[in-house]
Amino acid sequence: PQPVRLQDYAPPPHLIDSVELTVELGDDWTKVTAILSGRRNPAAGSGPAPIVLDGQDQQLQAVTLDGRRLAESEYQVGAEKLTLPAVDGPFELMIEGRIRPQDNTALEGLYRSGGLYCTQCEAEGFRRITYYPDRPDVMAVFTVRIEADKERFPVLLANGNCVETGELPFGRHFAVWHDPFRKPAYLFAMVAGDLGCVEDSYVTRSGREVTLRIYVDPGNEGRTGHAMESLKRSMRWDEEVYGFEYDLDVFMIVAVSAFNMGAMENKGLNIFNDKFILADPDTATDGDFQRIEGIVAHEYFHNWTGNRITCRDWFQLSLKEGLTVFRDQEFSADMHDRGVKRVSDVRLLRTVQFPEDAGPTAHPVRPDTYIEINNFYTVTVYEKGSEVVRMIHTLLGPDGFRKGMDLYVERHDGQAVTCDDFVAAMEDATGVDLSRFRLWYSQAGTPTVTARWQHDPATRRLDLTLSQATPSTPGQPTKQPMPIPLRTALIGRNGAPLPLRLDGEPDGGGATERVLVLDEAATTVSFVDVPPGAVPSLLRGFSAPVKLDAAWSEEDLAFLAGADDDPFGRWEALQSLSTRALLAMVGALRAGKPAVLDQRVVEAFRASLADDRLEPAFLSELLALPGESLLGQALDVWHVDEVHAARAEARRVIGETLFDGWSALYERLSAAEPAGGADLSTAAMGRRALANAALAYMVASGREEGIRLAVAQARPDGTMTRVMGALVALNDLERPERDAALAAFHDRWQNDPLVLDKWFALKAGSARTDTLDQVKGLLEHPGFSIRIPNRVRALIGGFTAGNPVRFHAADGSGYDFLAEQVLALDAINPQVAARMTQPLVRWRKFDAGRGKAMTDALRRIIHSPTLSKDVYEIASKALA
Ligand code: DPP
Ligand code: ZN
Repeated sequence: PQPVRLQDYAPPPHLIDSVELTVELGDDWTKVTAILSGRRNPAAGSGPAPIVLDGQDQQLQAVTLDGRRLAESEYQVGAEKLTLPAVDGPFELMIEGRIRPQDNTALEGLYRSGGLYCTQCEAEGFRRITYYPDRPDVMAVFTVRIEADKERFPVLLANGNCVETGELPFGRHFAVWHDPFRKPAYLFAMVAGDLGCVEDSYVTRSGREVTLRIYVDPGNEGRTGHAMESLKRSMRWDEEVYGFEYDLDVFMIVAVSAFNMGAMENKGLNIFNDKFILADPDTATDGDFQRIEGIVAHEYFHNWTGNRITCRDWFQLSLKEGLTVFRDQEFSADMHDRGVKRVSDVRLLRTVQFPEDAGPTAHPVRPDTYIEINNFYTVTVYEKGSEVVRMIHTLLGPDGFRKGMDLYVERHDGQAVTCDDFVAAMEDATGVDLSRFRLWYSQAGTPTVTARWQHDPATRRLDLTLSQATPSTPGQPTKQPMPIPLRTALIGRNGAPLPLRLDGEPDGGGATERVLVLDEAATTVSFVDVPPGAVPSLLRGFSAPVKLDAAWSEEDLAFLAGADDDPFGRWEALQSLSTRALLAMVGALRAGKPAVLDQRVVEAFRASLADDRLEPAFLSELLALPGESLLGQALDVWHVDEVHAARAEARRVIGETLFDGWSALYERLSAAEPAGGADLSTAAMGRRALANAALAYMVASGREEGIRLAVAQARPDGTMTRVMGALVALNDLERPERDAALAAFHDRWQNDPLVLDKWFALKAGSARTDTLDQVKGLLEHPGFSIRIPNRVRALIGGFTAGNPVRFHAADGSGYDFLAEQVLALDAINPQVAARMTQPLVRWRKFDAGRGKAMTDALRRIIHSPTLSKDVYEIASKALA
């Protein structure tokens, strides 16, 4: 397969002004007729140019150009292109074709799953519906007529407003939808099925009433309330923070069970993976509730950042995704606890994006080449992209950033633009020069910032020396220094942040925090009037997506863990202290010695437990040890068994030593909320998170009392947050109580697919040695289907991505299993198959034996004669 390159970008030779689409849904064939009104693009030269359209899995039946039906000799049908005669002026083109959505298991374009037809057109799915210039810089006004059997498909939806409905012969009916906003084909959507609908409304700040509708499988209407409330909160927030109002009379969300992504922001008709819509306290955890709120917001926010202003080409994906993730993160921070939100976002970035940025599939936030664009919906484009936008926010300040957003919209509303256009608007609105900052879009790899300092008690100066280095990544052997904003404070011995004054400043203005911008390879900053014993608090709020190597002693970290006024800094200090201790334990195990947890970690945990000024949600984050994959990354070679054993031992010691503290906390929190689950306030969710953390430590201690409490809490009549908390705590135990609790959960929920996914993931995620056998057996479970991505992600992904110690079994059995599953899946759904290949790509991080077994598995995959380009791209890069 040939790569596509950013440098080859050329504007489209023809533009399309309007599309009239007729889709006749039928059991054998679906007939699609597209009438395109187009013209030559003045920006792409003049004179006649052939019309070239994209298409895939089409059965073309007729082409009519300006009223004349073309003979077959007048056009060429290639594997993925239709080439028509050269055209100079305006034209009207009619394409008639047939497709089979019922055979479309890739879930791209129009597909049928069960009794529902729906679409997923981003990135390049529209070409599976009809021949079309399927690229985001072609924006047209769409009118869509859908025809279907009325009894089986009573609900017919598409983007925009419904302008006509009516009956047809043979029990069929139709609906016509018109979307007045020009849009690229990737934002097209349609749905046909038998769906229940929940309706609400929202009055915009200028007084327009918008109808809100959520469509679900009949019977699930009662589980949409949270999504609806989240939508209304998102609409309000976007008005208040950015002045963005909704622009159509109706906003619809459809929840579907077979969906490759989380959700899709189609104009006026969002389509969601049902997992991110349906929730009630009996079936969804607090984490699910929060994810639903965040994703509903994300897709809604795309209406301005993505739909009204879209991407010129797919290399600019982060223009809309990084920005929209930043917006949804800020929304959630405003709705709940900012510190907790930041910690969980950073954890995700470090756990998934940092490894990507350090491995064979590393790419810049704005990639410059791809084979299959679906492989670039990555944590780098999304999460690192959001961090890049966040740095601009930090550099410009909230007001400057808002000015930049206003200018961005003023200049580009209705256009398809680039990341550079976004940065230029930020610059022009504020006068801040971001020319070097643009490197963040083009350079891959995570920079390491090194911080060393020295305090001179005589002069009361603290010299802070900062330097940066970014490792090479595929295709980018050398890197330039980038501007790195570092929010910095100095914490005095009494625990209070000190007023800061830089050398040469007459007066620091009393501020206790500075944004230092490290924009060279190295620099030294001097603070004056610094009393002895002050400890720097660096990279506060995680102000840049970098690795920080700072010269903190264990004592400094223990101090910051109790005293830093920045919540992220406080959490980070305890994480760093714990990481050092855990890595020392791994080292001991490697040397054949017993692993002993540094007592300072236990004491820091004890002090945090006793600090009743902390919000429960934050405390639960503070008391979570770094995960196995973070520890693995911190090592040159990820010794999976020793990492797992060290972490389990640390949890046991913390559970045992502080047992009385955990127990008192658990009792207090449970007494505060005996029924536990219906109160969805931030505070109540925080209390439940902390109670579950306490319970897990009690179980980890090995004491019977912990297990007894967890077994009681796991009873399946409880609310899902509590039940899942207990099951997670019990899940690794080789005890009959664990099996009984999981069996009871299964019996209670086996007919509820989304809850059954939780059970699949628990089974697949257990550290017990029989887990792989269990997973293989569950492939035959009646509730499992390889055609439904959520099932695949829960069971197969739950093992390969969620269970490092068993997936990386030294005998290679996990790798063989994954290779088999990837090949089976690739024939059905290449996009999901490519995702599932990911756990194999970082084989260099493991010892020689595992590395060889992983590359053997990759070779087995790549030698498949029918491999998709999706999986080919991942596997070939991994092996390069
Ligand atoms: N639906 C995906 C998202 O919102 C892709 N646009 O991020
Ligand atoms: Zn998005």
